Amino acid sequence: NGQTKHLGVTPPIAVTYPTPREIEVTDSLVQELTAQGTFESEEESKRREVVLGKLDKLVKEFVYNVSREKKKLPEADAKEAGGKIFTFGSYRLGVHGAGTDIDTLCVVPRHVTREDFFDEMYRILKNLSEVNELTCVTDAYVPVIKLRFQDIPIDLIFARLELPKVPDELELRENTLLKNLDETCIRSLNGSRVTDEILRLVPSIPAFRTSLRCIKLWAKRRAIYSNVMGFFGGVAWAMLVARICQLYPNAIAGAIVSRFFRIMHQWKWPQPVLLKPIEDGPLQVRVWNPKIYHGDRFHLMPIITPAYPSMCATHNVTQSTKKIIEREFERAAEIADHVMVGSGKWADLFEKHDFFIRYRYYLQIIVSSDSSERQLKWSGMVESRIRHLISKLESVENLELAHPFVKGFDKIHHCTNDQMATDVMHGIFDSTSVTDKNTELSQNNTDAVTVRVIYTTTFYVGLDISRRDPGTKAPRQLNISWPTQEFIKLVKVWDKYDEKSMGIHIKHVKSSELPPEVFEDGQKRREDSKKRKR
Ligand code: 3AT
Ligand code: MN
Ligand code: MN
Repeated sequence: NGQTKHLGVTPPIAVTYPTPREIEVTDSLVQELTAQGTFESEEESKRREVVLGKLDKLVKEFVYNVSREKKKLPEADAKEAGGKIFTFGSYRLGVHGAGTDIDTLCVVPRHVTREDFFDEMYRILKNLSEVNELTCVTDAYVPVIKLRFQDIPIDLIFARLELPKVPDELELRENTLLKNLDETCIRSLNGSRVTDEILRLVPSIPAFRTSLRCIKLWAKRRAIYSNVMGFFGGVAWAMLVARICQLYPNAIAGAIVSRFFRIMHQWKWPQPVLLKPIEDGPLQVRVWNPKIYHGDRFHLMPIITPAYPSMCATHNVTQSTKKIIEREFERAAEIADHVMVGSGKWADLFEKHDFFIRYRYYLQIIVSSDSSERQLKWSGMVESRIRHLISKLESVENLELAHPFVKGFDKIHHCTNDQMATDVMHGIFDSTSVTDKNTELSQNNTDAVTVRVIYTTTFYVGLDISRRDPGTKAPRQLNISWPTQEFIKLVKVWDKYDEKSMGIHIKHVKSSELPPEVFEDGQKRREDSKKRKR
């Protein structure tokens, strides 16, 4: 049609090549990312490749064994049945750090079932001396086998295709491959299909990788990297960076990062971020479309996945998290401008968040139980609902902002009597009876005076309360009993909730009452407001 080819839903903004200054700031960005330790060692990188090679062989062995022994296929057919692994997540994108996992999808022909995977594949892995910490998570949204292979953490998920064999050349791009698959398999294929599509839609993969490494580090340091809590997760950040790469196809990382913050700061939400036009496909599943689905109109910052069936990767965003993300875009845009003109440095971008000094009042959500396994499930369940508490708090009068912190703090308490256990479950404890989760093993758990061990996870919500008038310091009255009680009701309807072994309590604390563990790496407490200059 006479137009130059481009990737994306609009033509590029500029197709110019890097200036000497942009080359300079890109070099200093790579230096800073290296200094911040975002790259793994050469040795680890080689080990990952070796491990992936072995895993691929094991998957073929698994398919062969099932074909031969369970399905009694003839030798030739069993050999032909194949089986193949695909990677997705940060490793596939080429932006993983040292010690992070490899997300791996195991694709098999139709005669191999998910039960076979958790049975025979598990058995094969169990027999290997290089494999440690092998666990099956069968009841998850995406069921997974977790393991460490030569000390590399692996998430292994499974999909069975409607094909008699899975040859090495097989790709997962075709939408028709999804026909007749169960929902769990479609979900399991989705991660890989989305990452592959992102990589296809990006004009320069090296520029994309360096830029995304920078954005991920920044988002983690600023505590806005979390899909569950209503911020953006890894896939959403990758899509945003990919979109900016499309708009500047010949630019390098330094230029892309600074444009990224400018453009995202000025983005007209809820206009969606798309990497390509949304496709229709062969399934009876819904594809993101606010014109048809009323619910999709409530997405405040929609970022849409490019592989069919397209979905909104950011449906958890609330009014509060949107404001926080926008505030961070603004801060970062200013810093990046300074870097470009030489009056600032990249390290400023990666400065730690100020969540625990920013607010005068916080909510503590204390989740407790009597065993570490129960605690993992129960606190995970509460965590996945915190965004509902945030939405409810948003309607409270005089509350400007309810800011959820991205992670909870785990503690183990050795209680010497029942009163102490009750106190702990209500967030009343001093540090003498407390163990950090990661030092659990070094503690003497058989201490004779310990009668009950209680596990707690504390989540935080920062509260920004409007002032009476600009002159007064006194905050207005806040009535949060309705949202907090509703929230407690909501989490207790969980089918695995057990009143005897699990607790949840919400407490309102002043900044001066925050416990020491939230100030981990030497960050200071909020000063008394009278001493503060501004
Ligand atoms: P890391 O470098 O591993 O920290 P990542 O982007 O690889 O970052 P994960 O390994 O946690 O992140 O996840 C990889 C992909 O797996 C991202 C997403 O497509 C999928 N995924 C992760 N968690 C969930 C979940 N709870 N439900 C559904 N899909 C998930
Ligand atoms: Mn990963
Ligand atoms: Mn993972």
